[in-house]
Amino acid sequence: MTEDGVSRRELLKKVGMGGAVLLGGTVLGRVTTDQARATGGGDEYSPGSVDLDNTVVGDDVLGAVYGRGNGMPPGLESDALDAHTFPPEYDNKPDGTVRDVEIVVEERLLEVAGGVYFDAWTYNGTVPAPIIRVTKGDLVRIRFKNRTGHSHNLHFHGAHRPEHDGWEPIPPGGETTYEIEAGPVGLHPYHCHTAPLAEHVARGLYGMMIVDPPGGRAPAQEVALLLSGFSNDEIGRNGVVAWNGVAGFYDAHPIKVVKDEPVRVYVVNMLEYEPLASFHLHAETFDVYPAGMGETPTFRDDTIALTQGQRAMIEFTLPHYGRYMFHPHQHWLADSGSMGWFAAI
Ligand SMILES: [Cu+2]
Repeated sequence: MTEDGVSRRELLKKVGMGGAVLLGGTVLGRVTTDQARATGGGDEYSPGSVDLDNTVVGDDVLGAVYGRGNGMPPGLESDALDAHTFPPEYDNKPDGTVRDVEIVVEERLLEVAGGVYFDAWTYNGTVPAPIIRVTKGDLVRIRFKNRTGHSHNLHFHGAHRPEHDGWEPIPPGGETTYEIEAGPVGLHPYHCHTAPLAEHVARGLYGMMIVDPPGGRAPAQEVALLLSGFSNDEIGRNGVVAWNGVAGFYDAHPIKVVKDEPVRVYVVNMLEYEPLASFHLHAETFDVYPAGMGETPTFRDDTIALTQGQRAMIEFTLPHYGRYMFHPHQHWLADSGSMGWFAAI
């Protein structure tokens, strides 16, 4: 919570929706560069601080438009991915809380890039699946229902009893319950583990679970970014690559964070059919907690490599108003839809 009682998530939501809020005496909102300079003062004009709200940076004719290999489906508002971009808040429940989660496998036709539709297999209708947030020691009880014509299941990373590891196929129409004692503290993907594995993951059956330490982490503006790809005969293998399931979304709608305030990003790589992906932040460096584990960062960098299923929690502060680009440093992946921006406001 901030001093005036506005949680950071609420703050970000308000910023994203264009509302004005007070933080430390500074008026923030859907700011333009001029407003940002006027409210903060001191930052020189720079190309990176142009168009904090809006979409295209560069010029089509000159070929300087980033992330346009696959554009966002037209008309998606800036809050369309909020449920995936901003994790649920830490909720300070008592030790050993039982967390009941329902996961239903459903088939959906999703528009993953402008005009590109994908026959997805989903947990609860979205790709990626909902973010699960729990505290170490909680009992996570997942009621799993397979409402498709194929077998599926649900396997968590992290530590748990092997009989709840989720590799046994649940047939069409079947149901089961998984019970996972949440741990270790960290960031753990979950995904389908039915053969053929690559197809079941590549079709969209994955999500992330955040396991907090009891008492929670230090306050920060929290963001979740899950990288994945979409493949079919029309678009080819990983013809679309996206953060949080929609190509070009964060290129069109920069993720707004407050300048000089700590930012924590949960980064997960679920990109099938590529041996390696990465996360690269421009113009700033970050602390890295591999798999979100450990009480102190393991190293500091501006690029981290992540193989399939690998993830990291990173923390940084953006000290200047403006746009900070992020993307996988495999540039064909960036060009396929995974270019994005943070806008420090
Ligand atoms: Cu499956």
